[in-house]
Amino acid sequence: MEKNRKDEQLEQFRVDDRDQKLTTNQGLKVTEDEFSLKAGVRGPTLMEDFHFREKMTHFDHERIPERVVHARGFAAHGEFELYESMNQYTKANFLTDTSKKTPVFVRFSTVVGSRGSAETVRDVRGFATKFYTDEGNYDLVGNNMPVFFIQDAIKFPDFVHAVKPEPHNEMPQAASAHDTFWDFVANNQESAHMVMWAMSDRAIPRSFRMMEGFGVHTFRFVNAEGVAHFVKFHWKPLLGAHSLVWDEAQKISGKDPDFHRRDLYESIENGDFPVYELGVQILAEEDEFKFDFDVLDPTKIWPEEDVPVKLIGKMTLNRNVDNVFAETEQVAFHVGNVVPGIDFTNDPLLQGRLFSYTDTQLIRLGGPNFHELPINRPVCPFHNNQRDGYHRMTINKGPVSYHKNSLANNTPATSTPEEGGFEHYQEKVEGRKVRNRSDSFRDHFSQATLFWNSMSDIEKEHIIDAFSFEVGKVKNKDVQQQVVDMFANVNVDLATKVADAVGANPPTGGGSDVTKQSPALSQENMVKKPDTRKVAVIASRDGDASQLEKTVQGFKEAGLKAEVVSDKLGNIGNLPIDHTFLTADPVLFDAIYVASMNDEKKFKKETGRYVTEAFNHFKAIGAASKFATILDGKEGPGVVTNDNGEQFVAAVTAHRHWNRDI
Ligand code: HDD
Repeated sequence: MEKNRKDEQLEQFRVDDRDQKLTTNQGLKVTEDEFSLKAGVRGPTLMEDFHFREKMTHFDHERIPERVVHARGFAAHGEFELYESMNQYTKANFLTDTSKKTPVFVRFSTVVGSRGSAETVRDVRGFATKFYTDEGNYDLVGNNMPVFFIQDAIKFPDFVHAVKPEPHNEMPQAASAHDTFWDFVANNQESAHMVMWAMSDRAIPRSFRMMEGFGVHTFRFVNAEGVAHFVKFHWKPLLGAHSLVWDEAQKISGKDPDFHRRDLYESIENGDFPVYELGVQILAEEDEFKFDFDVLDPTKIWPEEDVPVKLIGKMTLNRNVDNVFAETEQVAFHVGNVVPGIDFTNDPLLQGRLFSYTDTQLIRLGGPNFHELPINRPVCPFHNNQRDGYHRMTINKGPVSYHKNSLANNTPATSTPEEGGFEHYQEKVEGRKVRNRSDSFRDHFSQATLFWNSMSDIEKEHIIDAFSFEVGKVKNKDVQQQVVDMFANVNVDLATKVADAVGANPPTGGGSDVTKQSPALSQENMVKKPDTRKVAVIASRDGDASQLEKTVQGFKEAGLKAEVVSDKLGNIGNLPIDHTFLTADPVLFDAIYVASMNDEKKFKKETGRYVTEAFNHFKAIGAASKFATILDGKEGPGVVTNDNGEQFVAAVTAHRHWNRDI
C-alpha cells in the first residue's frame, strides 16, 4: 500500500529489533541477559550491575495512568476522501479539496471500564478521529450516540464518579447497573434522553465496524467569506449499525473479552476495510430558533427527517497500528484541535471539554510535550516559541524564543486569515455573569419520547429488558422508584413494565403527548449486508470433504466469513479446521451451519449446543438437508434446512430473526 503523509512520518520512528544485537539504552552491547551480576554464583547481586538496574528501572516505570474515561480502546489508521467540495460552508482545506486523501487515526473505546475490561459491556462507545490535515490536526472526538448525559461540563466529574465502579468496593467493573449511576440519573433528569440510548441496542454494538458515530455538539462551519452555519457531524458505516443481544453480549465478555478489537484487527488484516461515510447536518444561523429545542443543547438531536444528513466523504480504515502503546495509548485527542473553517459554539458541554482534554493529557502523558509524540505530530510544520518541559525532543536553534522580536525578524511570524491563520468566528456575545442554564434547555423528555416512539417493537422490548436488568441490580428501593417515576415522563408503558420487573410501584403520573417519530433512529431500518458476517461451519473430520469445500466456497463468494468448527483440529480434505467446539463458542458467530456430523454422542451434543444457543440469540441456523434432524424441530424465519445456500446467506444477511417463540 502506498504510504500517506502520516505513515511516512511515522516510518522515521519505527524500530525493528529483529536480527539486531541486544544493547543497553546507551548502545553498549550486552553479553548476558539471564543472570544478574553477583558476588559469587550463590552470592548477592551487586549494585554496579548497570544492565540489571537499567532493565528493571525501565520495567518498573512501564505503566502510565489510564484514561480517566475511555480507558479501554482500540485504534486503526486510515484515510478520508471527500466526495464534493463544501466550500459553500467551510474553508477547511480537507473539506474543500476533493483531490486530497487526508490521513486519519481513529480510536474506538468503551467509556466506563478500565483498560483491561471486557468490550461487549453495555456502554457508550467512543469514536474519536484525528484528521492529519495540511492545516494542522483536526480532532472529531465523538461517540456512537448523538446526545450526552449532561448539559454542562461542570457536571462531568459528578456523572463519571456516579457511573464508574463505586469507590468503597470498586464494583461493578465496566457497568452502569448499580446504585450510584441510577441515583445520578434520577437526580439529573437532563440525562433522560441519553439514558434511553444507553438502554437501547446501540449500547451493545455487534462491531466497531457496525456502529454510527456522532460529533454530538453543534459546531460551526465558516466559509472563506466569513459566513457561518451550524453543523452536526455523523459517521455512517457502510455495513449499517447492528447490535448484539444482551445475553450474548454478557457471554462474549467471558468467552472473548477482546471481541471488538479482534473483529476490527482481523478485518483490517484480511483486507475487509471498514468504511464510514461522513455526514453533515447544516443549519443557517438565522434558523437557530426555529426548533422546539435549543440547537446548542447536547441532549438534543436534530431529527434527520427535519434536517437531512448530507454525505460528504468517506473514511476507510486500512492499517493496524504497529505498537498499541506507542500509538493507541499515547494518542491525545482534543475537541479543541480545529482547523480554519471549523469553529465552536456556546454549547456549555463543549465549552468545558475545551479545557479538559489538554489538562488530562498533561498528567496522563507526563508533561507539555505530548504533541511531539509521533502519533500526535501534525503532518504540516509547526513552529512557535514554546520551549523546554519534560521529554522535549525538538532541538530549537537560536537565541530567540519570544514574540515580538527583531533578532529573528519577528519570526516565527503570525499569519493573516488569507494566509491560513485561524481566526475565531466573531460571534457577538453579551450578557451578565450568571451560574444558570437557559430555559430553552429545560425540556428533558420530549426527545426521549421521540426516541422511544421511533423504536420497533423488538427494540422497545430490549429497552424494557435493559432497564429491568439495570434498575433490578440497584439495591436502594427509593432510587428504583425514582427511576420508574422519572421514565413515566418518557412513556408510561415503559415505566409500568420496569416497575413490575423490579417490584416498584407503578407510576402514578407522567405520560407524554409527543407522537412524533424519527425512523432514522431505528436500527431495524438500517442497511443489512452479508459482508464479513461470521458463520461457524460445523463439520466432522470423516465428513464429505468436497461437499464441505463447496459449501465454504459458496459462503465466501457471498461475502460471508466461513470458519470450520469441529471436535478436534486438523484438516478436512484441503480445508483446515479453524476451531474446536471448545476453542470457539456460538456467541462468537453471526450464524451456524451444520455441514456434516458424525454419530459420536459428544459431537451431536456440542453441535446441538451451538445450534440452540444461536437459535436463542435469533441468529440464522442452517443444516445440510441430510443433517437437518440436529435442528431438533426448530423452524421458522432464519432456519434453513434445505441445501439452498442462497437462502442461508439471505438468512444471515437479515442479521436477526426476532419472530421466534423462545
Ligand atoms: Fe470526553 C476522553 C468523547 C464529554 C473529558 N471523550 C474522551 C474520548 C472520547 C470522548 C471519544 C476518548 C478519546 C480517546 O480515544 O483517546 N466526551 C466525549 C463526548 C462527549 C464527552 C462525545 C460529549 C459530547 N469528555 C466530555 C466532557 C468532559 C470530557 C464533558 C469534561 C469536561 N473525555 C474527557 C477527558 C478524556 C475524554 C477526561 C479522558 C481521556 C482523554 O480525554 O484523553 O478529558
